[in-house]
Amino acid sequence: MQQTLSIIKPDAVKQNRIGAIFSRFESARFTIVATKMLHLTEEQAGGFYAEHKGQPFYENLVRFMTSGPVVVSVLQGENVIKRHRELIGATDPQAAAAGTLRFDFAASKSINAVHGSDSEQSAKREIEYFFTESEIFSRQTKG
Ligand code: RTP
Ligand code: MG
Repeated sequence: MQQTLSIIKPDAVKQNRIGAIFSRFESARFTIVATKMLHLTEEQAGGFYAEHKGQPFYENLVRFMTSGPVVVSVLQGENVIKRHRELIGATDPQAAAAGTLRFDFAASKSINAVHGSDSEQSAKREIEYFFTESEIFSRQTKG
Protein backbone atom coordinates (compact mmCIF):
# COMPACT_ATOMS: atom_id res chain seq x y z
CA MET A 1 0.00 0.00 0.00
CA GLN A 2 1.34 3.45 -0.94
CA GLN A 3 2.33 6.05 1.67
CA THR A 4 2.76 9.84 1.50
CA LEU A 5 3.91 12.64 3.80
CA SER A 6 1.40 15.29 4.79
CA ILE A 7 2.06 18.49 6.73
CA ILE A 8 -0.63 20.63 8.28
CA LYS A 9 1.19 23.97 8.04
CA PRO A 10 1.42 26.61 10.83
CA ASP A 11 -1.48 28.71 9.50
CA ALA A 12 -3.93 25.79 9.63
CA VAL A 13 -2.71 24.68 13.08
CA LYS A 14 -3.17 28.25 14.40
CA GLN A 15 -6.69 28.31 13.00
CA ASN A 16 -7.65 25.08 14.81
CA ARG A 17 -8.06 23.10 11.59
CA ILE A 18 -6.17 19.93 12.60
CA GLY A 19 -9.33 17.94 13.28
CA ALA A 20 -11.15 19.23 10.20
CA ILE A 21 -8.21 18.26 7.97
CA PHE A 22 -7.76 14.83 9.59
CA SER A 23 -11.46 14.27 9.08
CA ARG A 24 -11.09 15.00 5.37
CA PHE A 25 -8.21 12.50 5.18
CA GLU A 26 -10.35 9.83 6.82
CA SER A 27 -13.35 10.62 4.63
CA ALA A 28 -11.07 10.07 1.64
CA ARG A 29 -10.19 6.67 3.19
CA PHE A 30 -6.57 7.55 3.82
CA THR A 31 -5.26 5.80 6.93
CA ILE A 32 -3.15 7.95 9.29
CA VAL A 33 -0.31 5.53 10.13
CA ALA A 34 1.99 8.04 11.87
CA THR A 35 1.57 11.58 13.19
CA LYS A 36 3.25 14.15 15.43
CA MET A 37 3.30 17.86 16.22
CA LEU A 38 6.60 19.67 15.73
CA HIS A 39 7.90 23.22 15.76
CA LEU A 40 10.41 23.11 12.89
CA THR A 41 13.79 24.78 13.20
CA GLU A 42 15.08 26.89 10.30
CA GLU A 43 17.45 24.07 9.47
CA GLN A 44 14.66 21.47 9.40
CA ALA A 45 12.34 23.61 7.27
CA GLY A 46 15.14 24.69 4.93
CA GLY A 47 16.31 21.12 4.47
CA PHE A 48 12.80 19.85 3.90
CA TYR A 49 12.23 22.38 1.09
CA ALA A 50 15.85 22.21 -0.20
CA GLU A 51 14.59 21.73 -3.78
CA HIS A 52 13.35 25.34 -3.67
CA LYS A 53 16.60 26.88 -2.40
CA GLY A 54 17.41 29.89 -4.57
CA GLN A 55 13.75 30.55 -5.46
CA PRO A 56 12.53 34.08 -4.64
CA PHE A 57 9.96 32.65 -2.19
CA TYR A 58 12.39 30.35 -0.33
CA GLU A 59 13.22 32.62 2.62
CA ASN A 60 9.58 33.50 3.17
CA LEU A 61 8.70 29.82 2.96
CA VAL A 62 11.23 28.92 5.68
CA ARG A 63 10.01 31.81 7.84
CA PHE A 64 6.40 30.71 7.41
CA MET A 65 7.10 27.02 8.09
CA THR A 66 8.93 27.91 11.34
CA SER A 67 6.28 30.43 12.50
CA GLY A 68 4.46 27.92 14.69
CA PRO A 69 3.91 24.20 15.20
CA VAL A 70 3.00 21.90 12.32
CA VAL A 71 1.45 18.43 12.25
CA VAL A 72 3.40 15.93 10.15
CA SER A 73 1.69 12.66 9.24
CA VAL A 74 2.18 9.58 7.12
CA LEU A 75 -0.96 8.70 5.18
CA GLN A 76 -1.51 5.29 3.64
CA GLY A 77 -3.86 4.15 0.91
CA GLU A 78 -4.17 3.14 -2.70
CA ASN A 79 -2.66 5.79 -4.97
CA VAL A 80 -2.50 8.06 -1.91
CA ILE A 81 0.30 10.34 -3.21
CA LYS A 82 -1.79 11.58 -6.14
CA ARG A 83 -5.12 11.46 -4.28
CA HIS A 84 -3.72 13.47 -1.34
CA ARG A 85 -2.36 16.12 -3.77
CA GLU A 86 -5.78 16.27 -5.43
CA LEU A 87 -7.49 16.69 -2.06
CA ILE A 88 -5.06 19.51 -1.17
CA GLY A 89 -5.62 21.40 -4.44
CA ALA A 90 -3.50 23.89 -6.38
CA THR A 91 -0.68 25.80 -4.63
CA ASP A 92 -2.56 29.07 -5.06
CA PRO A 93 -6.00 28.85 -3.36
CA GLN A 94 -7.39 31.18 -6.03
CA ALA A 95 -6.65 28.42 -8.55
CA ALA A 96 -7.72 25.55 -6.26
CA ALA A 97 -10.93 23.67 -7.05
CA ALA A 98 -13.94 24.03 -4.75
CA GLY A 99 -13.93 21.41 -2.02
CA THR A 100 -10.14 21.11 -1.85
CA LEU A 101 -8.29 21.81 1.40
CA ARG A 102 -6.55 24.88 -0.01
CA PHE A 103 -9.79 26.26 -1.41
CA ASP A 104 -11.31 25.94 2.07
CA PHE A 105 -8.35 26.71 4.36
CA ALA A 106 -5.50 28.50 2.53
CA ALA A 107 -5.00 32.27 2.70
CA SER A 108 -2.63 32.71 -0.25
CA LYS A 109 -0.13 30.99 -2.53
CA SER A 110 2.45 31.26 0.27
CA ILE A 111 0.26 30.63 3.31
CA ASN A 112 -1.49 27.54 2.09
CA ALA A 113 -2.49 25.19 4.91
CA VAL A 114 -1.18 21.79 3.80
CA HIS A 115 1.82 20.13 2.14
CA GLY A 116 1.80 16.85 0.25
CA SER A 117 4.60 14.79 -1.30
CA ASP A 118 4.52 15.06 -5.09
CA SER A 119 6.11 11.74 -6.20
CA GLU A 120 7.09 8.30 -4.89
CA GLN A 121 10.66 9.49 -4.59
CA SER A 122 9.78 12.62 -2.61
CA ALA A 123 7.35 10.65 -0.42
CA LYS A 124 10.10 8.23 0.58
CA ARG A 125 12.56 11.04 1.29
CA GLU A 126 10.03 13.14 3.22
CA ILE A 127 8.70 10.24 5.32
CA GLU A 128 12.27 9.34 6.29
CA TYR A 129 12.98 13.02 7.02
CA PHE A 130 10.49 13.01 9.91
CA PHE A 131 9.84 9.42 10.97
CA THR A 132 11.80 6.34 11.98
CA GLU A 133 10.46 2.98 10.89
CA SER A 134 9.24 2.16 14.40
CA GLU A 135 7.08 5.32 14.46
CA ILE A 136 5.05 4.19 11.44
CA PHE A 137 2.14 1.87 12.17
CA SER A 138 1.45 0.51 8.69
CA ARG A 139 -1.54 -1.76 8.57
CA GLN A 140 -4.05 -3.29 6.24
CA THR A 141 -6.95 -0.93 5.59
CA LYS A 142 -10.46 -2.33 5.36
CA GLY A 143 -12.24 -1.64 2.08
P1 RTP B 1 3.94 21.89 -1.06
O1 RTP B 1 5.31 21.43 -1.56
O2 RTP B 1 4.04 22.69 0.21
O3 RTP B 1 2.98 20.76 -0.97
O4 RTP B 1 3.32 22.90 -2.15
P2 RTP B 1 3.25 22.73 -3.72
O5 RTP B 1 3.91 21.45 -4.14
O6 RTP B 1 1.85 22.98 -4.13
O7 RTP B 1 4.11 23.97 -4.20
P3 RTP B 1 5.71 24.11 -4.38
O8 RTP B 1 5.94 24.68 -5.74
O9 RTP B 1 6.39 22.84 -4.01
O10 RTP B 1 6.06 25.24 -3.32
C1 RTP B 1 6.28 24.92 -1.96
C2 RTP B 1 5.64 25.96 -1.08
O11 RTP B 1 6.33 27.20 -1.21
C3 RTP B 1 5.40 28.27 -1.06
N1 RTP B 1 5.37 29.05 -2.29
N2 RTP B 1 5.15 30.33 -2.33
N3 RTP B 1 4.62 32.96 -3.19
C4 RTP B 1 4.97 32.06 -4.07
O12 RTP B 1 5.12 32.32 -5.24
C5 RTP B 1 5.16 30.70 -3.61
N4 RTP B 1 5.39 29.66 -4.39
C6 RTP B 1 5.52 28.61 -3.55
C7 RTP B 1 4.06 27.67 -0.77
O13 RTP B 1 3.90 27.52 0.65
C8 RTP B 1 4.20 26.30 -1.43
O14 RTP B 1 3.26 25.40 -0.92
MG1 MG C 1 5.85 20.88 -3.48
